[in-house]
Amino acid sequence: MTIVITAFERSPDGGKGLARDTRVRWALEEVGQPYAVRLVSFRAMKEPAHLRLHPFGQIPTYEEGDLVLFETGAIVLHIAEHHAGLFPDDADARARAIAWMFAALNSVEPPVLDLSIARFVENDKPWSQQRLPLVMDRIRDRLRQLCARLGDAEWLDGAFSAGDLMMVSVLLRLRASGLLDEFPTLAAYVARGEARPAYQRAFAAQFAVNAGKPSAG
Ligand code: GTB
Repeated sequence: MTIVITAFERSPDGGKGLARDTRVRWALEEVGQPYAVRLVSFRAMKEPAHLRLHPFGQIPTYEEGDLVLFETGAIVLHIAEHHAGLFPDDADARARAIAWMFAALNSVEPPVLDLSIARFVENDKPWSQQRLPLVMDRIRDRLRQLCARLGDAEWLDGAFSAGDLMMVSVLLRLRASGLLDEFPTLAAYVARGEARPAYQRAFAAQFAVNAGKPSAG
């Protein structure tokens, strides 16, 4: 059964791989599942046909036969549960990998998203320059904690898992801010994720769609 995902017709990042379809592409590449991509415009995302797949009118979505999923975390979890390569066999280790997925999405990504909002949405507000250092410090707190836990390990809990896929994907969003460089251990962790052949294939696929296209804004 062909897996079909949706992605931006023109990603606002111009091919940097930061939109969330890259996470799904990466997961599918890790487990060796072929997939097709339906590209959607910002306008099409808000139309009934797409809203039937995604109640919030966003990408990515995932279709496999009668199954339709939205939310990147749920999609990657589904892929990891149904194909070998992203979860360990041991039940406890698997539960910990899922905990790291949630940690990436619920404990690390919110302050990271806050930074994007502060820099790109609230930057014309009179208080934005005062707020920015607070937002940056909240991210630093999380990175310090994550760094302490990772220590000199290669991955968060034993072998590479969906937890690492999600954590690396979240941390990648920080690269342009320079914050990642303040934590060489995490910068090296992210580089290890990016060096994986599956990530390289996922990145190249989204780049082929977006490179050279003017940003959709
Ligand atoms: N919680 C959902 C999930 O995890 O799947 C969030 C999905 C989401 O935010 N989708 C975004 C979207 O469809 C694209 S990924 N936005 C259009 C809309 O809401 O109308 C977020 C994203 C967008 C752009 C960049 N970038 O340019 O760097 C990075 C991330």
